[in-house]
Amino acid sequence: MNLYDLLASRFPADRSKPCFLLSDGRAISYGELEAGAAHAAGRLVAQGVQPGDRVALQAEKSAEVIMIYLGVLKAGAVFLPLNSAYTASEVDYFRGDAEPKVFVTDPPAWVAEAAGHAPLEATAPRAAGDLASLIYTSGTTGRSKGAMLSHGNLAENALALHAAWGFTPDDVLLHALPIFHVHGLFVALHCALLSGCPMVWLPKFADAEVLAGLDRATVMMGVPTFYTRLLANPGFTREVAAGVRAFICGSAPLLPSTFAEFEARTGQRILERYGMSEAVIITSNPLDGERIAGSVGYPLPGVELRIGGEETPSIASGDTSPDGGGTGVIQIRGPSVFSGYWRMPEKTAEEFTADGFFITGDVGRCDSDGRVWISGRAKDLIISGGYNVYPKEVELVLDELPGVVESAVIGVPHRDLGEGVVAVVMGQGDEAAMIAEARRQLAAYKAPKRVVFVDELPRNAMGKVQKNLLRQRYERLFES
Ligand code: MCA
Ligand code: AMP
Repeated sequence: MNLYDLLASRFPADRSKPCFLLSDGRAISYGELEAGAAHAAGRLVAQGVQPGDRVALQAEKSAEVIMIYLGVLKAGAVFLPLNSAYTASEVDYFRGDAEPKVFVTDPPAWVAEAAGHAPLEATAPRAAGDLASLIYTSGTTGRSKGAMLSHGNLAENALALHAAWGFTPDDVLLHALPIFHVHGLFVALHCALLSGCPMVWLPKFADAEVLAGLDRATVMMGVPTFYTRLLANPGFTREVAAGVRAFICGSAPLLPSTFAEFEARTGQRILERYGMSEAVIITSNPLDGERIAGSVGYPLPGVELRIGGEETPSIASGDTSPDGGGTGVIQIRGPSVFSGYWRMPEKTAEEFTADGFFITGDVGRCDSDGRVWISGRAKDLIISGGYNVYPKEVELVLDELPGVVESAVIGVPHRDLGEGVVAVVMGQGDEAAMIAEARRQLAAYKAPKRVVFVDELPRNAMGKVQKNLLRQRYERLFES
């Protein structure tokens, strides 16, 4: 039940077929990927890595990262990817918490060195519940939590998506996502590997390369910012999009206006789905069938989803919600739902109900057709360009700066990023210096794009800052 064996069993019989189509015209074949993974596993074993040990990696995107990821799985170890934007102090926390046995920072050099090691022939046996990956997601307290995803969690979700989105060996996936989060690493990659199809492998989202890549692609996956950036480019036309059978979107809400503009431009409807690090993908609009703007579609096969709590009946794939239900926090149970947070049993217990549903913190409703609609978040979370920013983490940094009495960090509408991070600071200071200091301590995407100074923060009767009022007050801040 090692996920590696499942993926490798679907590689094309002809291993000379391309897996990665690189921007410089070169290709890396499935045979090279398989050999790279076997050598990486061999090197890890030679370094004393045992099943269950963590292997961390922080690096720019490359095919070698995937060789190492698959090598880690093959060796039975646990893959811990870290955003390349994290600063040294952020990384220190992950190291201390996860205690990785190996830390890779230069995948191409590491893989070249691994080639000198004997390849690991036999994949380490793993049970479905054994840990495959640790994915850190920030917490409302400012402390990151490692979501524990098992071989079974990842395998079940990959198989469900591969079927739901109709992947075949004839597909070509445009892959411009980062590979240190669930979207690029599991959702996109596993669909391609299970089909044995090639990927147009781009180091990051850049308009020109994506437009060129769409010429060869049949499927694209991205965050909403990818689609708004494409639409902002006059070179993105109906003809350019014509060869693509599915434009899939998620990680943040897709605005109905973007959905409509995309349809008007290309004649195609974006396929929106909903996921999170703790459960990979939860719901999806249908491949065949109506995709509706603003809805994230139906629960995937095997997923039970309910609103609020035990008193509401859950819905599953193919069910229709008996009474439409009200609006509340979405709870889920199913084969891809993680087993808990690494070394945080109390936090884990808080976020699961007694009957085993995970409380997502997303607020939504199910309509009478069984479709899910997300309307907000019960958790204090900003999603900027598909990256999560936990206000508490930023506030802790700002509150230490001279002149700051108290800060309140909020997300307000931003044309490019969906939400832009804004710090409302009670006190005085220099905006540019404060942003620079936040960027020194935190990954750049978490730093406020704007800081506004106020004499007082609005508070409720309990003294708690009313962020909803601040969001209203500054909702047009990025419009000028
Ligand atoms: C980069 N910057 C950002 C962001 N990205 N600031 C805010 N939000 C961001 N997302 C910083 C850069 O450090 C840079 O600073 C400045 O903003 C402008 O960068 P720009 O060149 O515009 O950015 P970019 O490099 O083009 O990146 C924007 C991006 C990228 C393409 C939208 O952020 C991206 O690929 N996002 C995808 C995130 C993702 O994969 N999320 C999935 C999470 P400077 O240059 O001054 O240093 S998984 C998940 O959510 C669940 C499971 C799910 O459902 O999928
Ligand atoms: P992460 O912790 O990075 O995995 O982010 C997961 C969160 O992203 C979810 O809990 C949602 O709040 C949000 N999210 C993902 N996909 C969607 C979507 N299609 N619509 C709205 N929110 C989404």
